[in-house]
Amino acid sequence: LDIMDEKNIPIRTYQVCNVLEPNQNNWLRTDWIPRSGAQRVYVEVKFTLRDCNSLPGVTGTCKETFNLYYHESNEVRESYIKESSFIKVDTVAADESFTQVDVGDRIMKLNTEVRDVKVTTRKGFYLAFQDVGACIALVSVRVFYKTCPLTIRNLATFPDTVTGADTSSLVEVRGSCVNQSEEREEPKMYCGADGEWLVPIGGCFCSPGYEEKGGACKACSAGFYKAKSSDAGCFKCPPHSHSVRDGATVCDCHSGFFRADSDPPSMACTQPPSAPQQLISVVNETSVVLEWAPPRRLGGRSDTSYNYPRMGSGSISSSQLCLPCGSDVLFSPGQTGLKTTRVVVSELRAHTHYTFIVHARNGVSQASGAGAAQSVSVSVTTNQAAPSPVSSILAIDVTRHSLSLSWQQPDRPNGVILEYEVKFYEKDQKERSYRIMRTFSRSVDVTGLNPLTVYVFHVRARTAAGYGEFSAPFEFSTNSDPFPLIGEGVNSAFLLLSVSGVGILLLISAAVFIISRRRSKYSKTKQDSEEEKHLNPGVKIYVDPFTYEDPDQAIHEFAKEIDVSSIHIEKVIGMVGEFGEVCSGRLRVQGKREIYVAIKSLKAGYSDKQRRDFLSEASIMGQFDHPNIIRLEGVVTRCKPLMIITEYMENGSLDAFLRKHDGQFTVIQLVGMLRGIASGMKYLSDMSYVHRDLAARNILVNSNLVCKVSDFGLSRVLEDDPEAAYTTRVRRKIPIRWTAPEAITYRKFTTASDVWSYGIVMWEVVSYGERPYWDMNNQDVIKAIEEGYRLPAPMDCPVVLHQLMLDCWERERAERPTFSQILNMLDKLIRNPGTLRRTGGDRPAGTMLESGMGSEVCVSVLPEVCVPEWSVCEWLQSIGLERYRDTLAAAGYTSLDSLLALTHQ
Ligand code: ACK
Repeated sequence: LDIMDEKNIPIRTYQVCNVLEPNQNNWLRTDWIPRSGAQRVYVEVKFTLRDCNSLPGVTGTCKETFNLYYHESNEVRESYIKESSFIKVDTVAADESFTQVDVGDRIMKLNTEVRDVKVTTRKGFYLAFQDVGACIALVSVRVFYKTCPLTIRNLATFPDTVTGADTSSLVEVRGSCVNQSEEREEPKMYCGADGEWLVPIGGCFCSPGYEEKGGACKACSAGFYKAKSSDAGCFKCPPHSHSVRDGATVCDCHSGFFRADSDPPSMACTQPPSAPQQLISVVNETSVVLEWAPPRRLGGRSDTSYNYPRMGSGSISSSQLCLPCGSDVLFSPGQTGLKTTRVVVSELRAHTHYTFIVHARNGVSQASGAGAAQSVSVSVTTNQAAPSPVSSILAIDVTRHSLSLSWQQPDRPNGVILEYEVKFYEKDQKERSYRIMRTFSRSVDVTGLNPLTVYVFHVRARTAAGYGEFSAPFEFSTNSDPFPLIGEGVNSAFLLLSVSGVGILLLISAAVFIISRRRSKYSKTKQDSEEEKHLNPGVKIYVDPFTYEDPDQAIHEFAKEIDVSSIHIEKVIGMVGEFGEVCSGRLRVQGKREIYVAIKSLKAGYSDKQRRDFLSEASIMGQFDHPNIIRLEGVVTRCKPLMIITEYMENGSLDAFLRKHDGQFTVIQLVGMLRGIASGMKYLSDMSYVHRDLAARNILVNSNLVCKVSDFGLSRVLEDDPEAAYTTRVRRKIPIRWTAPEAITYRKFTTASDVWSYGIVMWEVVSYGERPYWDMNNQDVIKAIEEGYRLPAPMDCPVVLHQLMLDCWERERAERPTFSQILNMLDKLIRNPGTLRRTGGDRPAGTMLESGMGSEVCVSVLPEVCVPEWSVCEWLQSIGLERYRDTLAAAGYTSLDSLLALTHQ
């Protein structure tokens, strides 16, 4: 029927209106509808329905609903489908029905109803409408299914997707990355039944060289780059790099600039370093210290490191090609990849020429292929060196009284071994007495040993360069087997000889025992020491407290025990290493006036050894009695803390005192101080005491400017074996700047080495506490001294004083003055102050003469008192430089007038 819709447009409809007849069953069926992949289809039905009430006489037969059916089928044209084949979707009622009035007014009330049904089993389906007696017009039927539309989310494309079969079902969809992007995490979304995308997961990032713009990936433009797939944008090229084409993943370095493999693309392009600068080498025997400054250009990097590929070694005498150094050469802290600018190369061969190349590298050195331009080299020749210690000793043929020792040549002989020295002693005796044997071979028979006794052996080798260090101790015991001769039957004459030999030996032993008892008694009891004094009137010898088995015996022999109640501590004035504090205070001993004292105390928790060391200082000091040696008042040993009480020195230590009063004393005052120190040292040397640590810091000054020698902690009577003195006090190192070369190199500490130190103290005093050799390092000091350098005269230093210093620093210790001579000299100077008036500063320009050894010596400061008739020789003598007489004479300087014309050249 043609009717009008709401907008009065004629439309074609299906109608039925059999409301007057009962039992209606009218069907209308659609054509086959293809499913097209849909799983749930929606049927939208538009219809009009007549209100039964508005129709008269239809009660009971008129209906206001119709039924909707479907039937799934693969057949496109099914000619006949049984009613029972259809499945009911729903009974559809009108929301609105119309009446006669409406019809009259030509008003159509159109109903729209939508029903959905799951269609999953066949390719398509049929729909059917059943009328059971309504007055109805079917205006339209629309069949559709829903999809989630194609979309891009997180740079992944999701296709148009048909929704699921059930109203609650979600279809999981995997997205695919858009062009020029890479999966960050599998992109996924769910398509809901309503055609809505839900729950996006994962996504993609733009590939290197691309950045996201409007949901797509666009190439980076020139001058920009992107190295990684990420959600970041493109970056500007870092310094010294560029990109010319779009889509750069990394920027290319400008020419001459490089990037290391490990450098990130975000890093600027860099350059290799220039060569290290100022490479200097200091040779110390068979070691070389190499030091240099970092390269001037680091190439914009901070990873500069140094390699020390040494060129190699060659014998000095031959011009043979350099060989690479052996693997036994040690580099400290290492040989390659080092960050430091200092390396110590040791275990080199003695007296050998080496070339060292220091190579500066950084991360781009390899990339740039740079080589020689980054290296600097130095050639050195190692010194002669003593042989290394023998590393093992074997004992064979051990009997009751003898054994044979053999050993291997030292690993590093450093020359031709001229002889070996074997030192041995009974283990119990320590090194109080020992024997020395020398041999050219690598074995020796040691005889005359005691049976069943443990002996300690050390062996050292000697070359032209001197003795090497002794080996570590090796202990062997003689055995207890009976003397084989007796067992084998000896003739009676031999037996007699043997017996009488034993008798003589016994006699000698007894004599030695008595003598040694007498000597040791000197050091053991006061009475006996008095006796000793009587035996040797006028000579008092210092006794090493370490020779006492019981240290308390030594301390009470030489120091007075003070009752702690008579000490009144006032304040702490200093700290002394592990020994603890130094305090000032007062001491009142009965029957004497109260005096100011310094109190050195040993803090609690000390070991036996520390106690012994601490009290040894008092045992040493207690033996001295001299106005220029710090006076011991006594000790407190019976209660803790242990204390050493000495006289109080108001101005503290000399070095600090001079620094505080820089330039404030007259030369005579300074010489007066030096005289006091020399006098104290003469007293000590007369007592055969070697101080070993004479320095201004160990001189104390009282309120009258009287200087007194102190600090007897390190001081020990010289022992033949320097090792012993050193190993007992390892914690104290040798004070290099103050110590004579022979004491440094082979621990030869003597009064003459104290004289050397005294020369340094003179220099310290005249320079008002300046540090000897300033900030040179110890190795350089040793090397400089070895090469003949000596400290120059301090400012305003009288020439005579500097000459005295130079005399104290004579390489040959026998040529140094004695303390007695020094004292005489200073006394003379004090008596004739005019001689002190001439200083190095007075010299006219160009009057320095280089000595053969490179030290500076003043030669042209003519004494004011010099009379014209003086000869060059006399004048040289007067200033202690007569050794230059021949040199000057050979050069034609025979008169003082000619000397005045001497130029620097
Ligand atoms: O330079 P000073 O004041 O003098 O600092 C040190 C500190 O103790 C550690 O040794 C001072 N000192 C040591 N012995 C005495 C003493 N007998 N009289 C005065 N000060 C002393 C030294």
